[in-house]
Amino acid sequence: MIQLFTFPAAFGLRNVSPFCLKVEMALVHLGLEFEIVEQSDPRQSPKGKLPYIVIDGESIADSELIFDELDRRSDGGLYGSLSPQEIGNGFAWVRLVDDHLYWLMVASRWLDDSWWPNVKQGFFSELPFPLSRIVPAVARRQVRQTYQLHGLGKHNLDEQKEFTRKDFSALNAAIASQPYLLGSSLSVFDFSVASLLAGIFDNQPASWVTDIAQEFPSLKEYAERVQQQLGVWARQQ
Ligand SMILES: N[C@@H](CCC(=O)N[C@@H](CS)C(=O)NCC(=O)O)C(=O)O
Repeated sequence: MIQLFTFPAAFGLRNVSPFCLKVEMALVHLGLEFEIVEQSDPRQSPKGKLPYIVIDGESIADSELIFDELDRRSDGGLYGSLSPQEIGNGFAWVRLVDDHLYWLMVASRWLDDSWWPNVKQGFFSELPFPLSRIVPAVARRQVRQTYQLHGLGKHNLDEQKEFTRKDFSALNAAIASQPYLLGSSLSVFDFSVASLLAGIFDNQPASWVTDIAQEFPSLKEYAERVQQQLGVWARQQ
């Protein structure tokens, strides 16, 4: 039995991490049996981040490396039917959501003073005093530093909002005339895009990234379509 290590539910989401959710989608898509194991502290993961899976006694961390392994074990169940051009296009979208839009979403949760109390409640409420005071502050400082080093944190909020709007506009154009990212069929790349969009649309309460996402109702429909097709939802049902 495969074990998938994810964060506990938070913000109205049963799977709060887009990276964990996309792996869950892939496991369901491939019809593999698995169990979800909740882990609140990502430092216990082999690479200090979630998700990771344990499969046949082997730990594999990072959603992309997990997909590679699942694809190998399923004789191309994730990438096998795609052309090199489709794979190239798909990875360009994955990089946009994982390495750019994801960080804007993180900032809208962690670095917005009005949203920060939800992060404290959602991720750190189980900690005893004085850890309940220290750990959230340290974690928030690390997120702020990482956001600065990424480069997005050097821009003012209006500029960050414009970057966010451009990412959504690009995704919106990609799915304007077709149901899925690569055309008429669901592909592994939809798991990455839809899992981030689902968390953005359904996190409670709305963040400033959610507010911008609402300008693109087709993206909401797309995220619903992918989740419906798989029967895997970000939000608590
Ligand atoms: N490249 C990794 C990214 C995973 C990732 O960033 N996970 C976040 C949660 S969404 C995490 O564990 N963050 C905790 C930390 O960085 O301390 C993947 O694709 O799995």
